Amino acid sequence: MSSATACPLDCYDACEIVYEEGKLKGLKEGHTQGFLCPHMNHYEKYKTIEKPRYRGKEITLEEALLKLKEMIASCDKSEVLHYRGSGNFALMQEVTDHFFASYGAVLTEGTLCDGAGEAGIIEGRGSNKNMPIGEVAKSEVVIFWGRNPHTTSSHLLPLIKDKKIIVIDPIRTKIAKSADLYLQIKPNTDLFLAMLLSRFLHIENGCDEEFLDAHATDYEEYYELTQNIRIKSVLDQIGVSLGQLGDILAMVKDKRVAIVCGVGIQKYRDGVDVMRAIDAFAAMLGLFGKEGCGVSYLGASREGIESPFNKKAKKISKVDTAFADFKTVFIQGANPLSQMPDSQRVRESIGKVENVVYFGLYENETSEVADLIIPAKSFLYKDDVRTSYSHNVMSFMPKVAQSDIGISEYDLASYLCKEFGATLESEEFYLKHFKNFAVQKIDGLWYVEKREDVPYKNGFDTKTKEFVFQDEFDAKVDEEQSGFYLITSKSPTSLNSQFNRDEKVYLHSSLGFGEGEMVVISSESGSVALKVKHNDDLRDDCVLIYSGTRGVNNLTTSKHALYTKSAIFQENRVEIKR
Ligand SMILES: Nc1nc2c(c(=O)[nH]1)N[C@H]1C(S)=C(S)[C@@H](COP(=O)(O)OP(=O)(O)OC[C@H]3O[C@@H](n4cnc5c(=O)[nH]c(N)nc54)[C@H](O)[C@@H]3O)O[C@H]1N2
Ligand SMILES: Nc1nc2c(c(=O)[nH]1)N[C@H]1C(S)=C(S)[C@@H](COP(=O)(O)OP(=O)(O)OC[C@H]3O[C@@H](n4cnc5c(=O)[nH]c(N)nc54)[C@H](O)[C@@H]3O)O[C@H]1N2
Ligand code: SF4
Ligand SMILES: [Mo]
Repeated sequence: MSSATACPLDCYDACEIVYEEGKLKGLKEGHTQGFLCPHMNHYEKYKTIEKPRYRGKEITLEEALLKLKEMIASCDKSEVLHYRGSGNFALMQEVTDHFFASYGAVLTEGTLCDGAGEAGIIEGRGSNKNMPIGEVAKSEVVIFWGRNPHTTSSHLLPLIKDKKIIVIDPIRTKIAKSADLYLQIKPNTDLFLAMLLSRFLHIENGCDEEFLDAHATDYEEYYELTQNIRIKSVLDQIGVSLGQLGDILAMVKDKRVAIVCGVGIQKYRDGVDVMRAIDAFAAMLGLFGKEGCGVSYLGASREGIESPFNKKAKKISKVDTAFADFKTVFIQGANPLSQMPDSQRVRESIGKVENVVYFGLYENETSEVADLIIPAKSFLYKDDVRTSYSHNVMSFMPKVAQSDIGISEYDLASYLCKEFGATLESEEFYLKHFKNFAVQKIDGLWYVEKREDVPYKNGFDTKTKEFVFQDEFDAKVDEEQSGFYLITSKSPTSLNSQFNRDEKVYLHSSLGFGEGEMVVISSESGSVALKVKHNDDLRDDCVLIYSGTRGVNNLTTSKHALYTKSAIFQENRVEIKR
């Protein structure tokens, strides 16, 4: 007997899974192409929490739910915070938002992930409609700009085999090594590169004027803005030559081009402007509304689906969350003590909370400090539905096996709604509600009906229907900060803090630190001691510590990106000491 489900993880690919006698396999048909990644290939080997605990003592699930009810009832509604992360990306995770919002508790807003880039896209286009990976398959040239597909989106790789590849990344990643053109750019200088590309494209008469006259008429003003950049000094500083600029333009002019961006470009204070400038270059090339062209970033995974849940609540930022203002904090599908920026601040603030509840699958820094631990059911043992931020498929995730461990999000929300007198529909009602937004296509898969494979065919979603270019920017390459750039990209062996977490700091061998030597990396926020591993794929002004490494966020700031509530994990510079 085999049953179909889908991977629940926060990942571009959103693979479809065939579950056969305890084994997980990738569906042959469609975007999954018959393979999964290491996380799912070894999913069963990661030990989950089996029993609920209260202050270190094992209790039954009934006792745990009663305790949770008491904790919620023990304080004012406004002193209850629901903090939800993205450990499971399926849609029923939000059912708990429904309870907490209906009850009158506080929820969070903003993001630790892609928010700055998304805000930049919305500024220019009026919405964030993504180029799905199926369209990238039709491109002639693919630019990987701050995206590491071998680690974070491996199902894109078979689709780009015959294409010209350009990579822009401070780390010589695997895709950079086989690229036709690779720019080892200095971190956080992509804004200048993107604006210079637009400028030289205009000088070389390479702009798509027909497109611009129809959909982005302010392009001459934008060209003028790009003229504020001092070419030679900026190129020297960002580590790119005039020849490389010319090479990129020669490769992309009059071609079907996909610009595949990741979160790497926008983990900075000016992340909104960076993404907007890359989008502007795409507009200058006329890449919108055409097959095989566009910008593929993290789209809105909920696009085209109306939420059936009540989410009307007071919301506070999930980046610099003042946990200490609350008496009961319910943490679901998240490991804030590792994954939020400025871990020391988070630890101190959560330390002042009377009742910390952790509702998750794995032991981690957050379960270590929680008063009440409630094990969740893994995706195999509950019903759900998911969508992706990189393609338009809706995957159904019915329960494929039975387990007595833990509780599902629906059952937990159902218990709380009943106890506190909030209304909730049946689980089937919500699952059906989601499915109603999808239609089946000839490949047998279901797709979110309202999502387009080629968005912006009839113009943009801004008020004027035109692309809105930025009209000002900070013309200086930031030279005020000293120290090494901190890169905290995604690890091949973990999904943020789930699974096999890395424990090292990666440095260029020319810096003189020995392999295996313990060093202390520090920033204005804090420090972490880690063993050195040499990596000459890095620039010598960069320090690489993967997301999910214990202590990496001791180094990061809880400030927001400009104009939006998004975290900026690579803003702080760091020092290295023996
Ligand atoms: N294996 C694995 N897969 C994952 C995850 C995981 O933890 N592990 N996490 C998932 C999640 S939550 C997300 S959001 C996605 C993110 O997936 P990606 O978007 O691929 O994210 P990152 O690895 O953070 O960054 C991508 C690249 O940006 C580069 N970069 C860093 N700074 C800069 C810069 O200033 N300029 C430029 N041009 N490049 C820069 C990094 O060197 C890196 O190679 O991956 C998802 N998939
Ligand atoms: N330095 C640095 N920090 C980063 C990043 C970075 O690149 N660098 N990346 C940021 C990004 S992009 C993201 S998205 C965040 C991610 O940060 P988080 O959202 O905190 O994600 P995870 O670390 O994956 O932890 C999720 C937890 O969810 C729980 N979980 C898994 N499945 C389920 C389930 O079905 N139900 C319940 N209730 N719980 C479940 C697991 O126990 C796991 O510990 O991290 C951010 N932090
Ligand atoms: S590639 Fe992504 S979606 Fe596919 S199995 Fe791995 S984590 Fe899940
Ligand atoms: Mo993310």
